[in-house]
Amino acid sequence: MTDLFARLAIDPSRESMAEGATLLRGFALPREGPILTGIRSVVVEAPFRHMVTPGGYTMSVAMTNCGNVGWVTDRSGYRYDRLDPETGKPWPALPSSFLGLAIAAAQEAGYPNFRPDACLINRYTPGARLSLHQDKDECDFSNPIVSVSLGLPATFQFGGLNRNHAIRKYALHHGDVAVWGGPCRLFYHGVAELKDGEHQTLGRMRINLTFRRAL
Ligand code: MD6
Ligand code: FE
Repeated sequence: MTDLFARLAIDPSRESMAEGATLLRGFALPREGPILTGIRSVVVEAPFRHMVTPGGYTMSVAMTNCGNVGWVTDRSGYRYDRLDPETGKPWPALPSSFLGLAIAAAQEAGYPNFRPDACLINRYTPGARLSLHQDKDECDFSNPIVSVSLGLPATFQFGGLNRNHAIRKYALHHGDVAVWGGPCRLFYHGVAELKDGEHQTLGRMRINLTFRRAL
């Protein structure tokens, strides 16, 4: 029973969200230590900051990046940039633990050729939310996105190709990894307001890593 078909049918840690989107429950847990070390090393070089949307709103989610390019927003728009606008320096490199996790998760979900060049790190404190959006600033939508949830649980909102499509909700817990591509690569999605709580290792926060092939 080792073929993909059999695992799709029986593995309770694997959930299909849509064709092309798979939730791998707890997939990051065996790599938790090196991943947390990687986050700390990135944040020393490129601290979390609250970016401003093109419409002039300050985001409730604090962000930073690592990789060849980082996702940024300011009054002039959304884009990927080689330099951190706060420090003027290149973003820190992807830690090897990040790269290993992203490639393994993509492979597990049926995307064996995924090689990310960017990782956006999102930090939510209670009350923070991410409104419904599409990820469409990348060059090639044939690559999936790998999204890792750490810390406090969050409600992920998953819609469709249209903003007014019905929303399905998924609870994302510490260690869960969503791999998302193919026909749903451009689906609208968001994160509901983070509920207060205390996570055993991360305290009062949720951290999300989203790996992309941006260039
Ligand atoms: C978050 N995630 O979970 C925000 N985008 O904090 C995203 O916006 C996202 O999880 C594309 C694919 C997967 C994601
Ligand atoms: Fe997104």
